[in-house]
Amino acid sequence: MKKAHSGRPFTIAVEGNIGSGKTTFLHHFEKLGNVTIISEPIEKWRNCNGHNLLGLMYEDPKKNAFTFQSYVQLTLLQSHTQKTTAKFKLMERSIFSARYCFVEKLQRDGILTQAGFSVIDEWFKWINQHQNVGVDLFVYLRTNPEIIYQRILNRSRVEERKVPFEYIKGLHEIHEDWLYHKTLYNCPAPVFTIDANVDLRMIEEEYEKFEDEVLNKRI
Ligand code: DCP
Repeated sequence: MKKAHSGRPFTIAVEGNIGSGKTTFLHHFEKLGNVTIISEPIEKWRNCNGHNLLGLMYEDPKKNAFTFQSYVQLTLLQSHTQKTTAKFKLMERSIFSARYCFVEKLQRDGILTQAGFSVIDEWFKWINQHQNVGVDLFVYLRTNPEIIYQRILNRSRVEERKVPFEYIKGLHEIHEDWLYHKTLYNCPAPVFTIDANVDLRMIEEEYEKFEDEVLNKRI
């Protein structure tokens, strides 16, 4: 199998709104031997030297969104640059969705100040130019915001208890514009879209399409 540019493995970032099933998708591929799975560093976000930055962000976004998104960017940089000898690296999210979806939304809503936004954006541009954070393929778990809002309420992750539907809808539109309509920012790699509205217990079939069309063809 041909390695991707710069000696890194073929790197796939799994994207999609909150609750779209990224974790379930990654678990499905754990059984494959030649894939390194890098889950989202949510436990780091919940415990940065004892601080639950995710919780603080939802409690008081104006005060804490900058702190949280700065740390998210660092931890995702760590995921991008984590070494592996496997042929494939399957990552949950990327610095691209952090910047183009979440930071974008927080800036549009006036939650990040222009100054705070600029600092995160300057870091993002520097990382992009100087670090090996390339992605070869995005998998977009495409969902309907009404469906995932219900999932988010049902899973009742403690930090997300008060997430308003409007926030989820706004994030949905940004993901759509970036990964589906391709009208927002440059998408640095091709996108493989999966219908992730189907019940998570029935989604195996959707995943197998990805396995057949992407992984098996490249092995
Ligand atoms: N989050 C954020 N900013 C980011 C990345 C994530 O505010 N740059 C938040 C949104 C969620 C939590 O972190 O509250 C985890 O979000 P994800 O969508 O990345 O992960 P999930 O676990 O919700 O994904 P899934 O349910 O698809 O497995």
